[in-house]
Amino acid sequence: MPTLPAKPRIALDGSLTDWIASERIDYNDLSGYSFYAQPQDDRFYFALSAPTAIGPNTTFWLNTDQNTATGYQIFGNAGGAEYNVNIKTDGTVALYSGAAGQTLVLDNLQIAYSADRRTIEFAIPKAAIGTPPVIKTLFDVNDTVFGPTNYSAQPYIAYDNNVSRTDPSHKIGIVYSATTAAHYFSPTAYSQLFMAVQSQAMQAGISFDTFGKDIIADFAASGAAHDIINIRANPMLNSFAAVMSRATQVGTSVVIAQNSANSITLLNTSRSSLSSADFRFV
Ligand SMILES: [Ca+2]
Ligand SMILES: [Ca+2]
Ligand SMILES: [Ca+2]
Repeated sequence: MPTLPAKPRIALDGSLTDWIASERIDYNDLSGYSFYAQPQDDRFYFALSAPTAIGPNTTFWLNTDQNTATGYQIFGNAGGAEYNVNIKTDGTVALYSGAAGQTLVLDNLQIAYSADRRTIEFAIPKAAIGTPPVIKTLFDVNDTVFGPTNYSAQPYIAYDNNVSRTDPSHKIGIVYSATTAAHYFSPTAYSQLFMAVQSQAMQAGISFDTFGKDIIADFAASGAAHDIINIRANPMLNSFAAVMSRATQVGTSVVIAQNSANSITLLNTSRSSLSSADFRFV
């Protein structure tokens, strides 16, 4: 069962190597474009990659109250944007209310361009836009390409990650099915889907458990290149002692069973070869 890789911190440098797939918020609906959003510290970060240089009059519309009836009506009938981020003729950007670039709210937002200007990253202080939990976003590039093409269609949605929950006792369960993965169009895409669900739960501030039956065929318990099993936020398998209390030798395999529905099977492994160095609990 795949778990989330460590999330790199976002740096505004015009490169998207610090963004991960689950932070992408467009729908692959505009050929050649990808749009990302992620909160970090006291800012919302956005990144856009385009097949053309991103220049002046490029606008990002922010509907921060999720109500399309309030805020600026783009084309007279869409968006309901409380704020917009607009690129000026000198390439700097500022935050505005009203029409694109109309009423200055905050000048000189942080922005970085790639050398060919086809990629930008920028940051908006959360407090400058009222610290919304959700931002519904639309954009145009150079007043020419519109994302989404129909501004009344589903907007691109950015989430803050410290949304308060009304009932913290509830969790969600995310089920990884090896059977479904095998039938999905690509096992890699299924893993990405699975990780995206975890990421979205984390962004929404909802704790989760992941479930599945894993079979690990090439586990190396010892040696310099031994494998490490990462067990994330599991209430039962939360220490090496807990793992060993649930680990049994079944023929040539070790089965670590959480319950009848969830287990990890290590093929061709001896229970006595397992050590605490083989496990990590996060
Ligand atoms: Ca970057
Ligand atoms: Ca514009
Ligand atoms: Ca609105």
